[in-house]
Amino acid sequence: MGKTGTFIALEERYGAHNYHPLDIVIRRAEGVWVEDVDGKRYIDFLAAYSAVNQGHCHPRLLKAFRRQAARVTLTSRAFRNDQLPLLCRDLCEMTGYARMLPMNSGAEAVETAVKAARKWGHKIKGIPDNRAEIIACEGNFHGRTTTIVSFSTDPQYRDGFGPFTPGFKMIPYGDAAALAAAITPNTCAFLVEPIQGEAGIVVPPAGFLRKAAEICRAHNVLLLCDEIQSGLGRTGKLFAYEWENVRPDGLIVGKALAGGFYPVSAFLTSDEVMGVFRPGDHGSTFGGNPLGAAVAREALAVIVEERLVERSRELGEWFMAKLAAIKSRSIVTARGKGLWIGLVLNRPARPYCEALKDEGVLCKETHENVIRFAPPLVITKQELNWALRRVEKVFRGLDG
Ligand code: IF1
Repeated sequence: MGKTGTFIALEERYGAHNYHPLDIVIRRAEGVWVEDVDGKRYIDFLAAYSAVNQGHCHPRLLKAFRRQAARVTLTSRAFRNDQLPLLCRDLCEMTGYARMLPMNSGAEAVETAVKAARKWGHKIKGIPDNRAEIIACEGNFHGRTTTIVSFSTDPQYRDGFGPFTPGFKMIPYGDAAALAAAITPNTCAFLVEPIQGEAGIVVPPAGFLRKAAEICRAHNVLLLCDEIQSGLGRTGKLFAYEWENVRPDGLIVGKALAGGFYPVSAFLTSDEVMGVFRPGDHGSTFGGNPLGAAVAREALAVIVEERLVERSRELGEWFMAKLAAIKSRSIVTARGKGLWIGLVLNRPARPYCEALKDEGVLCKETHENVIRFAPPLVITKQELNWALRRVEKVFRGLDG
């Protein structure tokens, strides 16, 4: 196994066993390609769960990162820095939201949305103190903090981690009638992924988000969209909610916001909702730091200037058609939007991911039976074709 085995043994010996990664140890990467410690090259069809939509080590991001790292990296929010204001402006202008609050991980941005919605519910909507309820969907993935796993429906994410945070109600994903029925005078928000990622790239019935937005509006409930994974071009729109022509009251972004160089996330919303935060209410040592802000601005510029949203839509449609044309008795269906595709099998997907890795294509199964394809959005048609030939080969081999 060469050097690969040595690194794996070290991590197994000293690391926590909270993951079951494929046996590949990456030492460098560029664009859609990664190289392991034994010098073997692979095409990356996971893109760090969409955090590297701009491709690995994008030269423009590297330049912005280096430039800012040599100037100032961290000020804390006790002082101001000259990068955060520019990111606030760029992100708000690009998305059309009035205000943004920067955090680091996706889970922190979700927590920010939860806190904002609750406080808005109590202070503006007039819900009695400590009674605010948030509705979320079965099969969701919003992160792994104790509050967020409190409304997970995956038993593993909760097992042993209670007691949980109260105040969350669940409805089946895609069921607008259930949303309407679950709303009470104490409901402050509905939190939803426009397309569920971890659940297996589940696209809800057409019109669901549109109806959900109408129901929320009618009941003075905030619609909060978690676009941490679906946003910033992945589905062939800048944000997946655009497929349904809605405008959420709150938007949660992360991952590709800094193109994989740095954890940068944000919660975006109106003056009214953001107005509930007073100095000291919420924050983070690293949130809004100048290094993250500088690289995030450049990451947004790359999405626009390299037409990554359009590429995702065009190439995604083409790739989806090619996958749908594969004749295999193990494939049930291909689903998704843009370059975010789940290939649903009638058997475990892990052996296929392992075989694909051996062929030089890196992807990861989700929920046992789904192979997910989510390459960096800078991928070319030739590179997609290269991967497609290997996907076909693996299905021919394993189906046999
Ligand atoms: C891991 C999944 C993907 C997310 C949405 C919030 C977060 C995520 C919609 C939290 C994070 C990640 C986390 C990563 C695996 C991954 C994942 F399978 F677990 F669900 F992408 F599909 N909202 N998703 O997808 O963001 O705090 O991690 O920055 O290893 O847990 P985070």
